[in-house]
Amino acid sequence: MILSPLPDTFGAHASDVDLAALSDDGVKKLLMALYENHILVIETGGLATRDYVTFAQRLGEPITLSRDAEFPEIQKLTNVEVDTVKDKKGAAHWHTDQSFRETVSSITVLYSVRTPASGGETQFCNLAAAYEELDDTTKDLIDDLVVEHRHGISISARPGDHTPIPPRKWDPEYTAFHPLVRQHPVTGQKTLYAISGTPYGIRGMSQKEATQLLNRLCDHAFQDRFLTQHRLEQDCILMWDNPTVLHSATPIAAATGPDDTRIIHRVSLRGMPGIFPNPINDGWVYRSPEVYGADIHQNPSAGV
Ligand SMILES: O=C(O)CCC(=O)C(=O)O
Ligand SMILES: [Fe+2]
Repeated sequence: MILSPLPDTFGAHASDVDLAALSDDGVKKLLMALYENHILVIETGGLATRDYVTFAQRLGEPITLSRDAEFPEIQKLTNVEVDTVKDKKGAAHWHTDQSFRETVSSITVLYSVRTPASGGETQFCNLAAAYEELDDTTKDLIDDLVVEHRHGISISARPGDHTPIPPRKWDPEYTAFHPLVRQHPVTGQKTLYAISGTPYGIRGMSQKEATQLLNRLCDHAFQDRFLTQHRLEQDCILMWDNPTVLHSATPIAAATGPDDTRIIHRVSLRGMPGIFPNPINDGWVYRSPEVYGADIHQNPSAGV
C-alpha cells in the first residue's frame, strides 16, 4: 500500500491496495490515514459491489438508506434525470451527514461507478484544523455548548447554499442535540461539529447570539487553508471522517450521455470500526437526553 498526501490543503491518497484481500493491519493503516487527514481517496483498480460493501462494513455499521433488495447498504447518487444546477436542491450545501439525527454518522464512503469528464467535485472544510486554530478564549466559550439541529434549517447556512431536501416522512419538528465540540474517539483530536447545515439554535443562548456565534465560527472555518475539493476518478473511493469535516456537493447538470454521467455508490456508516473496539471516549456515540436534558426523537427515514 502506498499512502501519500493529496496535493491540496489536506487529505490522503492510497494506491497499490487490494481492498478485497486487505488484512486487519491494512484496514487499520487506511483508517489512521483517514482519521489523521479527514478525507481519504483510494484507487481500487475496480471493485465488485459485494467486495465494496464488505470493505465498508469493516469500517462501521451501514446506515440503511435504500430499499435495494440486494444492496440496501448502498444509496445511488446520480445526475441521470437529475439536474442540481437547475433545481438548486440536494447536497450542494455545507453539511455534516446525519447531523439532524441523534445517531452520529462516522464515515461516509463514495465509490465512483461512472465519472463525468468534468464537474462533480465534492468540497470539504476541515473542522478539526479550524478548531485547533481558534484562540483559547473562544475554545473556553464553546467547549461545553450544545447545538440544536433540524433538517432543512440552518441559521448559519453559507451564501449560495442549496436547500436541503427533507427526508421522506421527516417531521420538521424533530430535533437532535449535539455537542458543538467533539473529541475524536481514536486520535483524541477535538473538532467543531456540524456548524452549518442543520444548526437551529444553541442551548442557553438567544437566537441572535447563537446565529452570531455560529456564523463567526463558520467565517473562521471557511478560510482557504481549511478548504479543499476532490473529483472522483472512476473506480476510486472517496471517504471522509464525517464529524470532523463539513462537505458540499458541486451542482451538476443532468446527464446527456456517457461522458457527463455521474454514478456513485454511497455507503453511510455509524459506530466504531471492528478494528478499533476500544475507543478512548464515546465521541461518536449518541448521548442520552439525560446528558442534554433534551427530548430527542427517533426517526429511521432516509436523508444525507
Ligand atoms: O455528491 C457528492 O459529491 C456528495 C454528496 C453528499 O453530500 C454525500 O454523499 O453525503
Ligand atoms: Fe452529505
